[in-house]
Amino acid sequence: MNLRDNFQARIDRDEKIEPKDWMPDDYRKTLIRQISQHAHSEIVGMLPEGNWITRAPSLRRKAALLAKVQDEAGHGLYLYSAAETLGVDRATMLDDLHTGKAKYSSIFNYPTPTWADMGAIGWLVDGAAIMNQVPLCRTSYGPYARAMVRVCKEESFHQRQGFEILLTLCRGSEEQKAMAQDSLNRWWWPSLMMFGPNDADSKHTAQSMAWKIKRFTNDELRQKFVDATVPQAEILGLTIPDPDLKWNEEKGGYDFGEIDWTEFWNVVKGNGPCNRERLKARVDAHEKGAWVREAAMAYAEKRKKKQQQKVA
Ligand code: BYC
Repeated sequence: MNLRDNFQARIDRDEKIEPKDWMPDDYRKTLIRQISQHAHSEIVGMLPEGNWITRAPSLRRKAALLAKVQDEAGHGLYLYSAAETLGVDRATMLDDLHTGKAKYSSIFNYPTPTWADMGAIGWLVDGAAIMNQVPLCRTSYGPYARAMVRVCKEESFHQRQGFEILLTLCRGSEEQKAMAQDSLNRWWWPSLMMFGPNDADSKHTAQSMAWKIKRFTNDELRQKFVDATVPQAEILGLTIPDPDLKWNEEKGGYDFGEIDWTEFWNVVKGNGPCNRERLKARVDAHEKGAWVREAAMAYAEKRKKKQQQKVA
């Protein structure tokens, strides 16, 4: 059996692939692309919510939001570390983000003008993330799968805190409920876009499924998300902004309207409402943090020299 067939046989037996194992170049490349994009999404994902930390309506809300945003920084770190095991260094990955070469999730290019958006992000965006990421705990590459276990536990807290924000607003005044509805109207379709293009237009899905990097296709996950979320909207007493949304008894799931793919590709290509602002915030933060990296490197060098002197 040649190396490639042997590799596929290991995947078919559900064995985990580890960093030092032989793997096809394109498997490595796909993983670096997906994991680094995922890491970038986590850290860019801190920005729309960071916007509300100083304006959260109570100390309790502020503490929970702060914890959530910190979790996202942590997820970014696990994921950059998982990608590094494939031989790419962090500086290169960050450079790709800052120069616009690497993608991050389209969802974070939308603005967060109201407090209800903190609820909608937790409920819908983290809800979609969980749907996508729980199967990634069984992805074929060991370090990615293990990183996802902890990420998913934290995402589940995020989803609940978002839902609870919306539940409180929906049980509040007419104005608060209207704010929640407006937020759902703005976040529903972008949340469905998070799962990526329809299967027929997804260039990576077939190969990623064969390698068990992905365990479900984009459309399968999107359908699961819609089916899980519609009953939650009913609990909130909110209306999903889709006139074509309808229970389909035969398929045992909801039918829903067509996504605006022109909008999706526009946002992916850098022309969404906040793309420029998000990228600028990341580049500025990186530049302002140069002294921290320099200090850490100088300290590491000093320690290394000291240890070498001790050995000598
Ligand atoms: N936005 O062949 P396809 C989070 C790109 S963060 C932008 O289907 P694939 C969270 C795709 O990259 C959520 N680009 O690709 C954080 C590809 O372009 P390239 C992030 C998108 O990889 C903080 C092209 O379109 N989650 O959870 O098989 C707070 C063709 O697509 C998008 C992950 O990253 C998009 N929405 O499937 C709260 C999860 N969709 O690379 C929450 C891991 C597609 O060829 N990633 N593209 O230039 C995945 O599961 C898969 O990579 C995707 C796409 C399902 C996203």
